[in-house]
Amino acid sequence: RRARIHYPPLRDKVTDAGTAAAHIQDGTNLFISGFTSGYPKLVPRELVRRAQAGEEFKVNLFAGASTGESVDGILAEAGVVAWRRPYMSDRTMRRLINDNQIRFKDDHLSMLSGQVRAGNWGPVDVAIVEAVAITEDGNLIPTMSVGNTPTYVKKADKIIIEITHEPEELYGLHDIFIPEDPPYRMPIPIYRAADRIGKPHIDMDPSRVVAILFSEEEDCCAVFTPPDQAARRIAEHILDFVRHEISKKRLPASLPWQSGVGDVANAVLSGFLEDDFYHNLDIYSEVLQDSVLDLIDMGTVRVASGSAMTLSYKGRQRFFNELYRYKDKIVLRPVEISNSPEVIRRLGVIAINTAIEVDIYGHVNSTHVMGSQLMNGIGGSGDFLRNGALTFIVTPSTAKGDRISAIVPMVSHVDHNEHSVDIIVTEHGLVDTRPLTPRQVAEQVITTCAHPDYREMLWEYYQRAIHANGGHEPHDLSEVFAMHQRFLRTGSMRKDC
Ligand code: 0RQ
Repeated sequence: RRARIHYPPLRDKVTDAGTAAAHIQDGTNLFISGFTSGYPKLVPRELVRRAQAGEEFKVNLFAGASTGESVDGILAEAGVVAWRRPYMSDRTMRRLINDNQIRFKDDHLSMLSGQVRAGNWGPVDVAIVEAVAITEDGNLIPTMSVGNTPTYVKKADKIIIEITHEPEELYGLHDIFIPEDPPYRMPIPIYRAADRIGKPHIDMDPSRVVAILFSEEEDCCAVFTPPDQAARRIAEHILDFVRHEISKKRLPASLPWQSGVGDVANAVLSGFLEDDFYHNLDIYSEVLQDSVLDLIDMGTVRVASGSAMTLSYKGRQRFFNELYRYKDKIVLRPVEISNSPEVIRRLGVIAINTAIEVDIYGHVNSTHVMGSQLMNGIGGSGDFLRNGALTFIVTPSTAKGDRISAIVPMVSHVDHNEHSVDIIVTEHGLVDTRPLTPRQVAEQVITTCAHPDYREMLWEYYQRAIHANGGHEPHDLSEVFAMHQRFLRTGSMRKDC
């Protein structure tokens, strides 16, 4: 594996996890690679070992986005995380954040790298980066994600590298470009989803590398289950609607697509496979999953751009075996480029993102259950919803065995507002809010998107709000959260419980 270090002076830095982790002490600002995949594994495990041996320390942990059980999960469980930013999705870490034992602040993913370069997150004491190789010039070839790694490497005082056994032929998959910072920044020159504007490696100052480890570990592979009935219905509504808009010439057929992660995203992408209307598509998204490989193989997708690939075990084998074929069609970029508001606007992305709840006027909560409990974070949903050419917000109409309505009078936490949301979709139907007044939106969302069991309750609320207060977006503040309060009191939003 030493042959993966093509810059000979760095070969002396090969060491063991204990020596590498000694650079991390109480209060270290620790910036790691990783964006659903491509995160370091050995040093986090060593930190857990130290904590279990009785050492008392806490680090401030910054990643690209979620890193899963093998980093966020074990570090949270070991009690060594003081701060965590940004998006995470691990159950243990979520519990500790909601218990106020880990400090967490949510950010738009496109903004982070710039904030770190500006110094707003404090000094970058140590960066730990997973890579497949170090080039002859001492630069880094990342693995399956890019995220914020180029900026973390640029700003770090000390760099620790975990070299994996994933194929070195990943070289050429990545397009690394760090945009200028304010003031007077120049445009990011992406004009088509496939454009490559940067370098195939991450620039690195080799003199800051303090340790190199060889890793046999793999990312926890994603497990994909077939989309359920609600997700399939939501996907059908979206694909029918876009087909209709294209056939009426209100939407160019060539706009690129972004789709979040999860059931509905998979259902939409599977829907493309079964629908010969859609072909030669571009994807300009954040995370690319197995379905993208299928769509490339079918010729439905021409090119897919993202910041990371999250594949199942089978998907990884398939991708690595046929890298030569996929490398021409897939580009991985820093998240400040994959999610750049400027580029998303220019390309005219069709964006689909999932909500926890949506209110009758189209305001969206993507992050907090019952207003208080953090779920995961805003991720890239704000980057795409605020800037896409056509934006969908989707959710099953109910949660927790129909005890919660995802359509509510007023969202209990606001991530996206009515001005960013074009189309609201549940399994029951779709409302295009663009030509409607807020009152028309409310009427259609209640009668089309809400679950039938909750329509009367929502309609009665809306009528009472009109009669009590009237106005452009009528609300009755004395009972606007009655459904949420009933759930907190009885375990259900239904009146009969
Ligand atoms: O709870 O895990 O205990 O079963 O939320 O919900 O239905 O499994 O759906 O996995 O797609 O997650 C919004 C959280 C949806 C996610 C959210 C509970 C539900 C379940 C998960 P359990 P589902 P998903 C950018 C994309 C924000 C970031 C983003 C998310 C759990 O999509 O984090 O958009 N989005 N990134 O029971 C109480 C409700 C609920 C509820 C769902 N109303 N009340 N609990 N749940 N609705 C990617 C790009 O590419 C840009």
